[in-house]
Amino acid sequence: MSDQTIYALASGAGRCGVAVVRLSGSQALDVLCKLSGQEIFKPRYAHRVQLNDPVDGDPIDDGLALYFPGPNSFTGEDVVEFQIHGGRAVVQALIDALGYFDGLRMAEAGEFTRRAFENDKMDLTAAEGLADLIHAETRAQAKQALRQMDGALGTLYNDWADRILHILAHFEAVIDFPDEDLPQEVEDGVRAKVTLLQSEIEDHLKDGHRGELLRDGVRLAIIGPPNAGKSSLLNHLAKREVAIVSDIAGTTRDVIESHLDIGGYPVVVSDTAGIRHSEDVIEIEGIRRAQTTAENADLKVVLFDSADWPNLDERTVSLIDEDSLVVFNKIDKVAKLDIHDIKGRTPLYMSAKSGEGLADFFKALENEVADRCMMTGAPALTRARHRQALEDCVDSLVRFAQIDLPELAAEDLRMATRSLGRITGRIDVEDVLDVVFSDFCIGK
Ligand SMILES: Nc1nc2c(ncn2[C@@H]2O[C@H](COP(=O)(O)OP(=O)(O)OP(=O)(O)O)[C@@H](O)[C@H]2O)c(=O)[nH]1
Ligand SMILES: [Mg+2]
Repeated sequence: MSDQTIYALASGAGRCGVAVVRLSGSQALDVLCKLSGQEIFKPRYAHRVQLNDPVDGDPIDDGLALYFPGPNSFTGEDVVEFQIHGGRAVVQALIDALGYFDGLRMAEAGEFTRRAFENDKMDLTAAEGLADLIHAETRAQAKQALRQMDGALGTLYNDWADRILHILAHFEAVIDFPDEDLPQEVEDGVRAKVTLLQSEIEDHLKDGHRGELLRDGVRLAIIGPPNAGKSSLLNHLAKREVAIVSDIAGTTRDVIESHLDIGGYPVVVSDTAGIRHSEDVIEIEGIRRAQTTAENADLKVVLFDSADWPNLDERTVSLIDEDSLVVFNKIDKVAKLDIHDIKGRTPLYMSAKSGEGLADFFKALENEVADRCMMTGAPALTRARHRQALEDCVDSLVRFAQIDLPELAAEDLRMATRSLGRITGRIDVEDVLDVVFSDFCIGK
């Protein structure tokens, strides 16, 4: 346990009805008694307190205080939470008052959660889940974060690590007693267990990045020839005038990004420059960026002007793939179109002007987004950090399968558990701690 008691505003900064100031460490209760002049605090009960300045005795506020004795607290240490009025001056007065006490200091970003981790209240995946929950902007993101915070990922990875440790025990037995050969059927059983584990981890990795997509947002690119109505479509999706719309071909040049919530899923939409042959250096750069955006997107809307059918721009057609929704806009301008398919994709029809077909398009888009990041029964891995460690783990298991000598094979199993341990923080954690906790705000 750390000997310094830390404090911070745990609720959002700025004027509000109620603010929460949190205190964690061995001096927490003592400070509460000194500020309130009261002696008895029943654990986990809200107590009405009159807080006074420890230097001049001036009143700070009339509020509530809760005392959570360690280890049954968020950090595992003694914790006190003050609920006070949320005016800036009140909060500042309490923060200043706490600063008067020797041994107390302001918490750093993520320090409360870091202490919770260090006191075994949560593993690293749970801490990351908590950070994600604080940052979640859509319902599905919050659900995934909550599940991770509850330990779904940590349990999965710890179970895998335990299974490897179990297998390792067999090998260490052979190494310790080299005269006694491991019976063939035991060795075969061990190898089969490793193969099974390896395929489970590989299946978990082959999840189409759904957890990461849900955490980071699905990247959607709107591409197509100039004047097709790309910016008009972005404005419909964003429900505001994000991009300039005009009948001048080549209006949009930069990539314009907008963060949206589509059916509860986070989507980062990019409107792009119309793709065509150009001599204008700025437009050429815009088109290059449009193509890069298309290549990096998880999903594309490839938009055409219905009047261009059947003479579609080849450069745009070449960007259509299985992650594309092909859409014909401006159907108000033409007689009914009935195109069977374009590069295997069945087109949708709409008019950004009259609104016809927009609802069907939104529905199709929502389905595509949901398909890519919908939560399944199994917990999904949410970060590149997890993916890297799991890939390292699989590499070690593959090497294990290729080696006959028990001493060397055992080392590969040890490396495999270490890779899993890096994710949850069980082993070799120091170097990843800073990365994980730097994501937090102060007061958490
Ligand atoms: N008739 C009709 N006009 C439309 C429709 N959608 C957009 N427009 C018009 O088409 C013109 C081009 O629209 P934009 O949204 O700027 O097209 P864009 O694809 O972003 O064009 P660039 O930025 O130049 O690549 C504007 O005058 C729009 O008002 C539609 O469904 N029907
Ligand atoms: Mg545009």
